[in-house]
Amino acid sequence: MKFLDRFFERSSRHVASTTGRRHFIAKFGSLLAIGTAAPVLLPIDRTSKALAAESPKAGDPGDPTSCDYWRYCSVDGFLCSCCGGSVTSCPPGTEVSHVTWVGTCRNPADGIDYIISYNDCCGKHSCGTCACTRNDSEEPMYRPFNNNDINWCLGAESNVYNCTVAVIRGTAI
Ligand code: ABN
Repeated sequence: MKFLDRFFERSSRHVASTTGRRHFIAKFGSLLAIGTAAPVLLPIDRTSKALAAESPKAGDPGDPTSCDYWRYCSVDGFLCSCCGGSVTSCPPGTEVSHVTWVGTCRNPADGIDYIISYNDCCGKHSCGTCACTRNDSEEPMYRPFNNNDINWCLGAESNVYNCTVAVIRGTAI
């Protein structure tokens, strides 16, 4: 009988200590502590930061409202610098697409190849001025991953395309 008493007492204590309110609070507390200490590894979209950090440098050669400007070597769209924005910023009332076409263009001032992303600005009807189609190293539409004739606003809140910016993302090597 004593054996049974001890057995049931132990199992009841075990159940109480592993399923009770205190146990839940203890577990929740440790998860919370781990969660705040661990580095955040979620994917983060840094497009806005890149856009804010990048502005045309003094001595950046050429005219950003001209299709001949060096950063536009692989662009296909209306230049935001003619549409109320700039080479790196969308016109007021539009939002930048986070999915983009990326090209590599050589800056004639320093001879360095830069990675340029051509983000579309979305949310207002097509700008219609300064159409620019250069398409260095572009391939036909049947190779969609190497073709830039794509409305990147399809991945944004509004699918309506307005114009395209050209943002330096880094050097090619
Ligand atoms: N990426 C510029 C663009 C927008 C709409 C259609 C074709 C190309």
